[in-house]
Amino acid sequence: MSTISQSAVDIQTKRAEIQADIKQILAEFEEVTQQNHDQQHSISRNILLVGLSKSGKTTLRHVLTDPQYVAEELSLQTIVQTVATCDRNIHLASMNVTLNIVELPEHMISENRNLTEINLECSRLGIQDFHIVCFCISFDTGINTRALQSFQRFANHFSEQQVKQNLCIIITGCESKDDTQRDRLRQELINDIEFRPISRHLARGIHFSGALNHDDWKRANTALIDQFETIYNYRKSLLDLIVSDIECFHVPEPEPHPSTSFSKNASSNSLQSDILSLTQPKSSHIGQFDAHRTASSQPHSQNQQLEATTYPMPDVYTTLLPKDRKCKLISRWFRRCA
Ligand SMILES: Nc1nc2c(ncn2[C@@H]2O[C@H](COP(=O)(O)OP(=O)(O)OP(=O)(O)O)[C@@H](O)[C@H]2O)c(=O)[nH]1
Ligand SMILES: [Mg+2]
Repeated sequence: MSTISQSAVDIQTKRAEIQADIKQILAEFEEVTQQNHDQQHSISRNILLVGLSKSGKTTLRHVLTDPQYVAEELSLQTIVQTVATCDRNIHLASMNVTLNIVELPEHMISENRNLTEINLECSRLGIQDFHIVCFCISFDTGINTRALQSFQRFANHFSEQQVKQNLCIIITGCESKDDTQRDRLRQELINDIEFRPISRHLARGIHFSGALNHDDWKRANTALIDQFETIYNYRKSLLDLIVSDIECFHVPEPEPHPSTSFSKNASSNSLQSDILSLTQPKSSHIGQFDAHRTASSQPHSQNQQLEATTYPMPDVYTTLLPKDRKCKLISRWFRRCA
């Protein structure tokens, strides 16, 4: 056997041994967890994961499901998740809890979007009550202005619903950190000049998470054993929070827009400026979006009201179109309607 294939076999054997050790540790930990959670009835918890792209939301979702999950290899590709996902009925036997986890893509909290899309999406997915909302920040990318601004935007959007009572920050990618490093990270975040003003939105504190490191897995490094113990403890303390007696944060249905159709007698200037405002990167054009949606379902009426069904409104919500192109499309649509 060549030296190369011999070392590949060695790595495979070593990895299998590490895997067996991890399984054994997991079984011991789960036994203790089970003894501490002896409730008879299964409980159900809904979790919302938010954060910038690559902040570790999907990885956290996998780790909550199974702490033995190995992180995917980091890549330089810019492919990002664009749709909300929902994992339902994840049963964790040791805690007798069933989790439903919704993950939102970054663009839903980005500055040129209307955050009411989140309300629509949760309503579409049929999950509107969340016990915990985790805003993920990756240790690798660090605290950055964009992440903090998105956090602020999200917290402001749901301030009326008191999201702060359910909101926590998770610093992901911390599987190899020890106590001292975690304390330092926490202090760095708390003392960050941009973070300080938004920390008041965080009633559920700062937590950590991690996943078995891909490169260590590939090389079958024994460091994986320590990583696993750390990951299990992070996950356990997050799950303890999740199963605690916590009142849900409710994501309300989006408010319906008062006008459901456009009258020909309405001032065309104000109507046009209303419609053009849809293309502006500000936070409250969902009302008009709703008007369009509702108008589509109205029957043709006698007083010659215009119906959006005849001329479907162009998709101005896509981030792919430049703003001036959106304005042109919407103006043309308006002229056709008028
Ligand atoms: N080692 C390790 N890698 C992580 C961790 N969290 C995320 N990663 C890696 O970081 C990259 C991005 O993680 P994802 O979980 O896909 O991030 P995301 O927030 O779901 O990204 P989008 O879905 O595009 O918004 C992947 O390569 C992950 O394997 C972690 O806790 N530990
Ligand atoms: Mg993801």
